[in-house]
Amino acid sequence: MKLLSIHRLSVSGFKLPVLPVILAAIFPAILAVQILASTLLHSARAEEAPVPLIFDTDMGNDCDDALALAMIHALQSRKECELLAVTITKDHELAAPFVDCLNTFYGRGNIPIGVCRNSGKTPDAGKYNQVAKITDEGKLRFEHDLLSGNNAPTAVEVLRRTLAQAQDASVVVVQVGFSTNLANLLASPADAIHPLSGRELFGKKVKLVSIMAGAFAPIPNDQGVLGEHREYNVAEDIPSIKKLVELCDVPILWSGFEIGLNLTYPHQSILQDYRYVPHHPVAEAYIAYIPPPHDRPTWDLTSVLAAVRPDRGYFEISKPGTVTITDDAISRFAENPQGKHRYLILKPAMAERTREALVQLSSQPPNYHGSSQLKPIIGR
Ligand SMILES: [Ca+2]
Ligand SMILES: [Ca+2]
Repeated sequence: MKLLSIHRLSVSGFKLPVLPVILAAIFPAILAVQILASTLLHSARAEEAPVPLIFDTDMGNDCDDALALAMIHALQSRKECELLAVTITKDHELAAPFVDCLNTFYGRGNIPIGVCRNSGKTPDAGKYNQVAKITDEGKLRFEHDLLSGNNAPTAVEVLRRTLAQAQDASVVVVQVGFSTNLANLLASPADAIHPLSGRELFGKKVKLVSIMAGAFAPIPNDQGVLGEHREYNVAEDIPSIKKLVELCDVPILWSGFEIGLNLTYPHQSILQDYRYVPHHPVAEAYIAYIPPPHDRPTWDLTSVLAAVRPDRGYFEISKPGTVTITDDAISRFAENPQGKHRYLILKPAMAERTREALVQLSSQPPNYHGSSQLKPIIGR
């Protein structure tokens, strides 16, 4: 359409009798190039298989885990990833039902869920997992069939089964809580599920761990003084993250505390963008955790985005190196060309675009809400 209007303007504007002839000659060529480019783009997209993804979360300790899981479902609806399993490091029996709530809400209630029982890691109920238990007139507000984490298999079992079925070097693990589950998996022996040890199986099947943990820039303390930061996901289980760093043979991409801190989620989105249903489990979780007006940092969401869309320029990536974790939960990075670790860098110029992607993805409605009734506009 744009080309045609230029054609018309050019012809009437310049009144060159030869121009229509030239344009008539080159237009088919331009169109052919356009069609070819469009065909190549489509085939390139078709070749990009969805990223097989395992989400390991401390669901219930902060509301960014819920937004991050909503994002994963939107990316799956867009055929950009496939959620293979969710494993949980929050040791409370309501975390798994809440995860099942979200998966069911997005039309994927059968995704395997594994838990970490008796780890003692954050055993409190948390502020929003009880959203899973809300009833209206005697019926669950948010349908789900996993009513307690006590009825779920262990995370190690779910991880081993999931990896056993995956193609080699295909899986991305997004870890946005503590490293308890991955450390347990890496230490697991061969068993009836798979003849390889956890470390061997992980090295064979996983291509990347995208992890929200640590800090790779100075962070202001309570007095506003910049310094090293004891990041929560590190501090809650220091031995496990040390084990992960030691035993993980595949690359780890770190989203440090500073990334999500500089990309706060606009609370207006929580109040407005989720109203496509009368009750939305993500919006209700956010509000139960910390009511608006509060723009919560998007820590866990950033690890999902970096894992599924690594080439879209949302973040810059550091040079390779090695992260070490100190006994008092400080993360330190040392550059090293052979290192398997890199961390995300947020350039100020990209922040608004990246934030917008996080908002649009987490607030995208499930596929099944009316979408089957939509017809393409062209060809109606
Ligand atoms: Ca279920
Ligand atoms: Ca988390």
